Amino acid sequence: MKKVRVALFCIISLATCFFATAQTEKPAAGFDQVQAGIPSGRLDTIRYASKTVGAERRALVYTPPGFSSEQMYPVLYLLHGIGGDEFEWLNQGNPHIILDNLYAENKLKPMIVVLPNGRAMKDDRPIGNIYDRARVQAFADFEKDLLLDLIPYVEQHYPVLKDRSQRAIAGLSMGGGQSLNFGLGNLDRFAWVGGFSSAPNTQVPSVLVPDPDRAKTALKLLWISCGDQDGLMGVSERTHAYLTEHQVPHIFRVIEGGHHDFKVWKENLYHFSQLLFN
Ligand code: FER
Repeated sequence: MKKVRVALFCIISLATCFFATAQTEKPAAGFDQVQAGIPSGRLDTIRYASKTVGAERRALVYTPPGFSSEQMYPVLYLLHGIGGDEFEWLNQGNPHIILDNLYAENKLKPMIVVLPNGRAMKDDRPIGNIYDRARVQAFADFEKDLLLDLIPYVEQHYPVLKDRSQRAIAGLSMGGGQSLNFGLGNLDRFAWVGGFSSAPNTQVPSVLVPDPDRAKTALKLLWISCGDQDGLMGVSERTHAYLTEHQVPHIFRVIEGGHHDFKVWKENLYHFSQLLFN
């Protein structure tokens, strides 16, 4: 009897340890720091005519090391938060450095990453009251700008694959909500979807995923992640609960000790990007 109890204890400890490790596995130190002697991707600034907004709008485009216009690439649209703009990821998240380092380790499929401005209005700067109704509405209006203006521009000016299986969308907070809303709402356009610390702009689960069977077959990856110290965790939790209940495959990654900040979002980009386009 004692032996059985000891064996049981060992199995439970090992299992707990395994899951705990899987949950807390961190990127190696320096993953977001410039490494000497490795190739870098290129950052372009693009300006596209937006019929949605009635203005010329700006976005940044990262092309990977070794980029060649003779090749065709999948695309990740990577979105910012409520206080940010097209520069937020770049200024605070070092996405280009994280990706350069992953390429140097052969851990990433060659892809183009587009950093748009997700506040689709004429004055899209994050100034004044960023929670203002019109500004929050502009984050919803970005769906049209993305689908009808930005994606067509990118597809005309870069060598990109246009199949849904070659298009991903992810973002942080408001951008996480946008990614879930636009990605899951347009499964004919996106097969890879990631919400990092998604904000209350995220649709309620029954609206987000009205047809779980369709989502099951269409999605190649659905990634939901949030820090356990983030006040917005409830949004991710309710989404995860619904997806679990309706058996929609997804990854739910809780960042232990994680707050609403770039430490969490950089780690999310590091892990999420490695799963893309496999
Ligand atoms: C809210 C709380 C947080 C909200 C948006 C946010 C629109 C967004 C936070 C972020 O993008 O960092 O109630 O409502």
